[in-house]
Amino acid sequence: MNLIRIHRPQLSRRRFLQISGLSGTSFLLGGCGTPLFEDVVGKLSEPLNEKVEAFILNSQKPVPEFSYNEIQPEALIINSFRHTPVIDQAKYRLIVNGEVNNPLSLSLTEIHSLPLTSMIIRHVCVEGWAAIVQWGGVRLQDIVALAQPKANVRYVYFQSADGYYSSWDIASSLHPQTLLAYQKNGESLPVQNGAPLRLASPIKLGYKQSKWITEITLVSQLSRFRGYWEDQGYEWFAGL
Ligand SMILES: Nc1nc2c(c(=O)[nH]1)N[C@H]1C(S)=C(S)[C@@H](COP(=O)(O)O)O[C@H]1N2
Ligand SMILES: [Mo]
Repeated sequence: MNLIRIHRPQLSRRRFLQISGLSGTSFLLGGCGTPLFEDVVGKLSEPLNEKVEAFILNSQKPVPEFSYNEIQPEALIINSFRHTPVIDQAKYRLIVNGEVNNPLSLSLTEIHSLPLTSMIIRHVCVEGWAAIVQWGGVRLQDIVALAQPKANVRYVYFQSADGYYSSWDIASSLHPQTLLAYQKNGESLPVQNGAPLRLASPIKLGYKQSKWITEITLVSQLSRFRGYWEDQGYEWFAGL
């Protein structure tokens, strides 16, 4: 599995706080288990902490993963509704906004400094194909925690650089295997597969796994737009 453990220098927590503009503020989850989030005293009210932590603790059981030799490198078919967008990685920012106390604008350097999770799961497209893939990236729950969601957050919108969009329920978004991935099969995520950042999760169908994500918006209610395919009649929850 050495292939998958891509080494990179880690930013210190202090440095991360500085570049994220988070100095002097606090993270929502004092104890979500990563060094970055450890020992940060929450300044938010206990009920809010408990509510979002309960989502994480109650979120579905981890889905069993596959082993390295089960990866099917040729099976993942590029499936894009439009041309591949051009993204300047140096200028790229992931915007996190909506019903949050701490809106974020994160560079790729900042995102790559967060704890890396690797998983080997099956990607299932509704069009009748599937592929066992390794994805590496940051847990969406870590990004959501940094943004300090308000207690009424129930859904998450994902906007992509190609005009694609989708929305998820908050529980699925906070599942420990729901990642914002930047690696595929041990290498940097190829542009056609959604670089610099895409969703990857074993709990939802392929059309929920947005590629080229630029903006994540936490909301209390869905609008009449729920997703590119969802708005054309495909199931919204699309659970596996
Ligand atoms: N931005 C964006 N994300 C997208 C799509 C798309 O067209 N645009 N297609 C979806 C569908 S239907 C599938 S099956 C997967 C395919 O991912 P891949 O192209 O990396 O195999 O991406 C999903 N995410
Ligand atoms: Mo798909």
